[in-house]
Amino acid sequence: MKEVDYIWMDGEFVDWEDANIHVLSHVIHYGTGVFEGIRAYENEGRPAVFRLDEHMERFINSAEIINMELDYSKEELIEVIEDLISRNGLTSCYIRPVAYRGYESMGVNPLENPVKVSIAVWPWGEYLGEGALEKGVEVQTSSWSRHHPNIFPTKAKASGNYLNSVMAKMEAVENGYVESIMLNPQGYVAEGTGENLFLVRDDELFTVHTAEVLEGITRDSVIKIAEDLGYEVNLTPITRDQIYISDEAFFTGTAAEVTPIRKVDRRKISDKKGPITDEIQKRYMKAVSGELEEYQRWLHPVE
Ligand code: PPE
Repeated sequence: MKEVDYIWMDGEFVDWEDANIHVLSHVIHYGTGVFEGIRAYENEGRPAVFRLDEHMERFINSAEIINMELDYSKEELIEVIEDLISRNGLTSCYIRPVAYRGYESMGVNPLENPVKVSIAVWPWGEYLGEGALEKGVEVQTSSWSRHHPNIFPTKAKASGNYLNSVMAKMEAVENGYVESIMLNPQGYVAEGTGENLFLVRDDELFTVHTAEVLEGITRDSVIKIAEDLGYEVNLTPITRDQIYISDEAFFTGTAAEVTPIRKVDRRKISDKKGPITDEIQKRYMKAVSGELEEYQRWLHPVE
């Protein structure tokens, strides 16, 4: 990964290489942390963070779900992010806030362990591989099911939850695919390991309800963009074979942006980026870059 100068840790800006924690921190053993993934894009030479307020709201909600009270308000953390981007001299970057249970006592009970907060920023290119945004990716349906909402809190972007994503991602990569699509415990489509999923069929869009998947902020942005373009967006359960017969399919996520899916389980969806995927992807990239007046409200400029 691309290193920058500073990382913010519990109130201080520390050098990248000194941003360490104790090996007996609770989060390392039990996954008791929450995180966010945010992107800042260059807007006329200066950085602007995309939907920062919504991401930080979700961060605080994630912490609340796993019973962690942060020592910092949303506003304070937003100021830190602005400061961190400036200090590191970045115009576009990925932003990773993380809150976790630190070092104090051992054992499953986290309540005695301090809640720590850190924020890192770094330049991050195409998440699903170079060229993925143009040529699309080949994916598989995972043999691992996505979370049952009474086993893991699906609305918390919690570190521990991601072991499920890690298993599905490794399976895909080891099988020669870029990503996995996971089904829920009932066998319906849920999401990618780090993305939400959309299908296009007969010029309409389809995506699942948020009940058991992460409430993706890119998903929400894409729904608005698609509706503004005049497309109908259907929120509905989706089966695996509905993906096979869709005209187009794509992933959405902060890291993945709008990534076309070319093949699923070796079945061809489209030769390359589909036309509607292309239209939505272009408008999304324009929105994040501040080129469209109507989506300026989603941008948080960094002075
Ligand atoms: N589902 C999952 C499981 C998920 O992790 C993400 C984001 C999304 C959907 C899309 O959410 P949003 O970014 O709000 O549109 N995944 C983040 C982490 C990726 C990683 O490898 O780490 C991200 O995209 O930043």
